[in-house]
Amino acid sequence: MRKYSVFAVAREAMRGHKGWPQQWTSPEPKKNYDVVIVGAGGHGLGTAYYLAKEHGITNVAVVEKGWLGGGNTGRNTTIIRSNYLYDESAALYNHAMKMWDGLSQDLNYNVMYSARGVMMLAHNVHDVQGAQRHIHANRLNGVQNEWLTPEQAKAYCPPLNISAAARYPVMGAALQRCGGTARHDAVAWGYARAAADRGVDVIQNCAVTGVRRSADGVVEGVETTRGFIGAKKVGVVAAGHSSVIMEMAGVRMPLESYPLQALVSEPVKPVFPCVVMSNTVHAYISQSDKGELVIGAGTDQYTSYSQTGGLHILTHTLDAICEMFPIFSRMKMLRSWGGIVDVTPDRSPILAKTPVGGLYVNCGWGTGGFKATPGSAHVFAHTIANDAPHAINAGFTLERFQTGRLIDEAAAAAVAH
Ligand code: FAD
Ligand code: PYC
Repeated sequence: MRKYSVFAVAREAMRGHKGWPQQWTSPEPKKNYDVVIVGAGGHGLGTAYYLAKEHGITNVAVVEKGWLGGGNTGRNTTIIRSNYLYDESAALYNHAMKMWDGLSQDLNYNVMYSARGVMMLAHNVHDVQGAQRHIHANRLNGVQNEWLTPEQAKAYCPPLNISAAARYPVMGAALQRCGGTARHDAVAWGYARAAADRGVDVIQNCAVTGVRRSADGVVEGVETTRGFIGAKKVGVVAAGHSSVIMEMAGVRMPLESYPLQALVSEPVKPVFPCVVMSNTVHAYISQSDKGELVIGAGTDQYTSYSQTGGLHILTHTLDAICEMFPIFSRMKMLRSWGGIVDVTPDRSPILAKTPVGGLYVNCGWGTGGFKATPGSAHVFAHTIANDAPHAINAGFTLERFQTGRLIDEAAAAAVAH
C-alpha cells in the first residue's frame, strides 16, 4: 500500500495528483473464505481489519449490498463519547475512546478525530439528577465526565442560550472533554483501505439473500446476488437489517428498526466550538470542518426500513435548536437524510456468538454505535477468531434477553429513543 505522508502529498501536488493508486480493489468473490462479514459499515470493515491485523486471518470477505460506508456509518452525526452508566458499557465505550486517539496513525488515514468536548444539557430536576448519577458512575470507572453550572456551560459554548425564560431552561450540563467527533466516511474508507491492504476482499454491490446451514445446523456460507460464497464463519454486522439477515439463518432477534434523521445547514465560519446534546428536547449539534451545522433528531415513532423519516421530527428538532441557540434561527438548512437504526430492548448492543455454529452477530447499536466503531470491531474480531468473547464484550450476549441480565442504557442513549 502506498503510505500517505507529507512527502507523498507534496510529490502528488507537483504532478496534478495523478499518481495516487486506488485505495482498495473491487475483486470478484472467491468460492470460499475463512470468514465472511456481512455489511461494509465501520464495524464490519473494522472487524475484517482486526481479524487480519491481530489474528492473522486474512482469507476474509466483507460483502456489502450497496457501497461501503453507505449505511449508518456514512449517515450519522459523528458524535463520540463514552459516558454510559454501567460497568460493562464503561469498559466497551472507553476501549473505543482510547482507540480513537491513535486510529489515524494506525490506519495511516486521517479520520479527523477531534476531541472538542461533548456537553449534555440538563433542563429539569430529573435531568440534573440523572446527569450527576452518570458523572459519579463514570468517575468510579475512570471515565471522564464533569458537572458544569449554566454559566460554565455558556463559557464552554458561547452560543448557548441560558436564559431562565426559555421553555426548557438550561440547569447545568455534563461535559466529557475527551468526547468529540470524527469524519465518518474516513473511518469506513480508512478501515477498507487498511483491510484490503492486508488481503481482505471488500465486495460491494453484493447483497446477502440467504444464509446456508449444513444438516447439523452449522453455517456453510451465504447466498448472495453474485452467487453462493462459502465460509467457515459468518459475522453479521448489518445494523438496521441485522434481524433480516439473522432471520435467514433462522435466528429471531430482539431488535426493532427505526428511521433516525439528521440534517446540515449551509456552511458558515467557525462559530460552534464543541458538541451539544439535549436528551429532553431531542436535539444535538456540532459544526463540521466544512462549516455546516450538523444537527440530529430523535427516532421516528414507527418502525420502518425507509431511509427517510417524518418531517415533523425534523421541525421539532429545529425548534429546539433555535431555542437553545437563537443565533442560528436564520440559518438555511441544506439537506436532510435518514438511516435505519437497530434498537434492542435495553439500548445496549449485541456483540456475540449465536446459537448457530459459526454464526456471530454485532448489532443493536441503535442510535449510538459510531462512537464505538474501533472498540466494537476490535472485540468482535477477537470473538470470531477465538469462538469466544473478549472480556470486554462478554456481557453483551443475545442470551441476556432470556436471562434478564440486561445492560439498561436507556438514559445514556436517550437522546434519540
Ligand atoms: P452500517 O454502517 O449501517 O453498516 C451496515 C451495512 O450492512 C450497510 O452498509 C448495509 O448496506 C449493509 N447491509 C444491510 N443488509 C445487507 C445485505 N442483505 N447484504 C449485504 N450488506 C447488507 N452513533 C454515534 O455514536 N454518534 C452519533 O452521532 C450518531 N448519530 C447518528 C445519526 C443518524 C442520523 C443515524 C442514522 C445514526 C447515528 N448513529 C450515531 C448511529 C451509528 O451511525 C450506527 O450505530 C453505526 O454507524 C453502525 O455502524 P455499522 O457498521 O454497524 O452499520
Ligand atoms: O449516541 O451520542 C450518541 C448520538 C448522538 C447522536 C445520535 N446518537
